[in-house]
Amino acid sequence: MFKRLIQALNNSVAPANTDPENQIPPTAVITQPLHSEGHFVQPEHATSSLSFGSAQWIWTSELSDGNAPIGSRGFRKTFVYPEGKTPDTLEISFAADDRASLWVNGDHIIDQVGWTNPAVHGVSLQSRELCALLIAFNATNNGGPAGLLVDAQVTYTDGSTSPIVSDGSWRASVDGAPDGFQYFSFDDSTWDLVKTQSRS
Ligand SMILES: [Ca+2]
Repeated sequence: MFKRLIQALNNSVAPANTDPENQIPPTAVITQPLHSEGHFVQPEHATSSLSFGSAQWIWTSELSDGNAPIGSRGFRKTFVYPEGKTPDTLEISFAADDRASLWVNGDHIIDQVGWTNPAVHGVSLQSRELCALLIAFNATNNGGPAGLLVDAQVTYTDGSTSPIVSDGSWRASVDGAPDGFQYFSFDDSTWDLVKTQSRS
């Protein structure tokens, strides 16, 4: 199992920079260690409402004593919008041990290495008439411990929101990241549910 510290973070963050020429990406308010081995990393930038507070570190069933094979794995989460709700935007932030690429509804959003100061990425959900949201990661472990931690929030046109976090409902491939896995057309029904990792 991974050894993790449970540390509360004093929300002592700098105020948002309001100069548009000096805008920096907002950073999540971290409420748990952003390192799958338990180290604590404090964000340095302006913050959003994402906290990772209820997110769980996830990886494939290959985890053994907290370690996983070297290599890339596909992760998918399909979220069906509540009936009558029209999605407007997605905010998403993640930490990866050791790196991960993110796609939303098949669109590549960002490649990120590590777990330090994760930025919050804003994605418009207005352009397509979809009844569901697909979040997909190609996450790579360089050795030793492995993990993916995700916090996201959908905002609807009426101002209401839905949280989405990494948890046991996500699916992962244990055979690399297959071609096209990041698209709706891919069938992940044969993938196993992920293994969640305790924080202590
Ligand atoms: Ca690792």
